[in-house]
Amino acid sequence: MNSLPDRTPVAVAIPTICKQQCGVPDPTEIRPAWAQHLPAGLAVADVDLVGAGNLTRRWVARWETDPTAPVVFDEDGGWVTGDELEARTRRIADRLNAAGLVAGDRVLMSAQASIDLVVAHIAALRLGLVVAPVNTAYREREVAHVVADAGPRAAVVDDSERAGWIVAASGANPVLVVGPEVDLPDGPGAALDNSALDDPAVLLYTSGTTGLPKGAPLSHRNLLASAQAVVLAWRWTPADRLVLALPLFHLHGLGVGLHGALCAGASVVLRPGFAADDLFDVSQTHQASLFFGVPTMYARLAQSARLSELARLRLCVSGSAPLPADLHAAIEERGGQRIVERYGMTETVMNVSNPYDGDRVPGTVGLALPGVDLRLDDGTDEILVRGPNVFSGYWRRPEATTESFTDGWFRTGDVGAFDSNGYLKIVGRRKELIISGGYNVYPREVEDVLRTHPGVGDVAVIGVADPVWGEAVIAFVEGGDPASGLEAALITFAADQLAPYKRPKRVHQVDRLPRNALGKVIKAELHE
Ligand code: MLC
Ligand code: AMP
Repeated sequence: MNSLPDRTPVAVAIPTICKQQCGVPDPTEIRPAWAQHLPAGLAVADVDLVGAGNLTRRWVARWETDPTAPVVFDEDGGWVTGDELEARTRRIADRLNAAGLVAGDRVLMSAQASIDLVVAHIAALRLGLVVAPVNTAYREREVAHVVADAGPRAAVVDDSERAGWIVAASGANPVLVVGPEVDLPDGPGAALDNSALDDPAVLLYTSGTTGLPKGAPLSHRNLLASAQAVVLAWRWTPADRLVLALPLFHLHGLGVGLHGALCAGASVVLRPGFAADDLFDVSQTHQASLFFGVPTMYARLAQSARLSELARLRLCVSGSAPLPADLHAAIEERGGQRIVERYGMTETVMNVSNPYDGDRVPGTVGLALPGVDLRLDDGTDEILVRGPNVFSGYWRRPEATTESFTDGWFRTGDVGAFDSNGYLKIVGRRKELIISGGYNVYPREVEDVLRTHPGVGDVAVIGVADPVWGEAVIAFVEGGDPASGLEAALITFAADQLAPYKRPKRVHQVDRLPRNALGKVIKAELHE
């Protein structure tokens, strides 16, 4: 590991190295574990992750520093500079304001990554609106739930069928639906960039045991602190250029990729999706330096004859799902990249990362990021997190919020262990969750849908190890005649109601599901 720079001890309220990470705690130690992420010469006391005041002030300040620097690229719009982005986001914010939207109103956004979408996102945040991103693969049932729960005043959508679903779901509270270009009448100058640090900025939907996704509001503080933490830890500079092939409706692409680049004053090449050849091509054309991906993307890169071209990048980061150690090794051997693996979560943004300068250890997610306090729960070893990155509770779900916190620590539902160097490993999950290609699938939600099919007596959904997806969604169905073609019928049935990544890759018909004395299905036996 890299040696720590000397620095004067500071008596500020920062998280100390915790017992679980380092064995015996040193009572005189006041340097936080995350100090190991800081560049040489930067003192802990000098780290102020949220000093900008809110997200958009940070971004606008970056554009003002270098107004003609390119910031965002897409194939249709070419490069957009900082001063252009300032003017375009101001104009769209004025339009939204003139349409009657006020700070705190939710705006649903569901569109493929593009400059227009980025402009709409920033404009909404500048006006103090709360962006609720929605996966473009969602079906009507999934979209309707978010509309009913978030109560958006407006929606930015790039698909007429999805627009129709939003209108239908909004009922008596009509939603103003516009395309990503937000083609509304211009308005007078609105007050911008005034959000307080604890005002909500983004409302992301995530699930749990209930089967129905819950809204996780992330404040300017949460998002700014986390973006600034990764900017520091991964040594981003304005010279960096990120190839962003992740969708902008989840935290990885939005909160880490886009927000991180804007905070760093770096630039972003937006891609509509991921393909290995496309990454190699645009990395070369645009002289990119950064790539962030989920393990499935790295598995696809490892299959490519062009893998050695990855070496031209300064840094590759993996997250959202476990990166197998053999894939880490393959990318290093043939791609010349020792991937930095990190660990985050919708409710907590980014928590932990392997260090940029120190050892990047395969099979671990590394050390707490700047500002983050981390420990394992006594007894269960559940990973608990605290810090400016952690949200303060679910949207209109006080009970779920209470259950998720213990004495101010957020319970991640992931089970961890520290290695002898204090690096965190994720060794299991307490929550019922399948991660397929970096997308979360909640078995309960899939079961609830499949159970409504008339041919199904009961159903249990599990995730099984899969070389491409990490985990694949598999359903076991009780009832029905094996010769009845139920498997095909169920997959068609699911296609109507569930986004493609949630649909079972296989359906097994069984006479009886294994159950305990209380009648509860024993899923562990299905794995055998
Ligand atoms: C696509 N398919 C999937 C799938 N993605 N099936 C299971 N799991 C997935 N993740 C389906 C398609 O619908 C299609 O189905 C078939 O698989 C082949 O599709 P494809 O064209 O090969 O897939 P592609 O569109 O290229 O998508 C693969 C992918 C994508 C890896 C690029 O899944 C992706 O962008 N994943 C990243 C998700 C992400 O951003 N996660 C971050 C969450 S935030 P059919 O039936 O049509 O053949 C988070 C916090 C944190 O977790 O820490 O970051
Ligand atoms: P989400 O709720 O979509 O934000 O997904 C968060 C979950 O993804 C975490 O609780 C972890 O279970 C998982 N996750 C994220 N990053 C990693 C990683 N590097 N290794 C293992 N699991 C991860």
